[in-house]
Amino acid sequence: MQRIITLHCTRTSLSNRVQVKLILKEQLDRETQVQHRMTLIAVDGGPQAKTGTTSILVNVIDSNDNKPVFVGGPTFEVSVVENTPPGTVIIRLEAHDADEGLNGHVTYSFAPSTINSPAAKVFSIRNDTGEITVKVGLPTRIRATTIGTGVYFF
Ligand SMILES: [Ca+2]
Ligand SMILES: [Ca+2]
Repeated sequence: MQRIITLHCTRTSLSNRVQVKLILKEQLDRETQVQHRMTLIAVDGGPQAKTGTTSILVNVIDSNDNKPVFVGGPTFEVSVVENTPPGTVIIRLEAHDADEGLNGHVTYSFAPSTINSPAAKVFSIRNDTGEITVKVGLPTRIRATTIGTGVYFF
């Protein structure tokens, strides 16, 4: 097991008690390991030393440190025949995010530059599935690419 967490013991001068601290040696990554289990042993100093044990379980709570990554991206090219009927799905994009819960929940939309372009009048995107469909008849062949979580048309 990697030594991400180390044990640090200090003896207090007044009470002569030993304080135990667990110290992180490096950043934790929930996507690498969700839990860290440790067993701590205390040993007395008498003859025929006796020991006591306790278990420590460290749960690593997720932070939003990963971004969505498109499967097969970052660039896609789709050729569509002109006069393709409205409602036809031309591509289904899929992106994964390694984080947990809302931090890893992915929705899809056109980037601002695409919303203001002629392509947004021709295509629509489902924000839950990433499907891009034809809204109106197609004038020409159009190329699509994805950058980050946005879809851009040229
Ligand atoms: Ca994320
Ligand atoms: Ca995370």
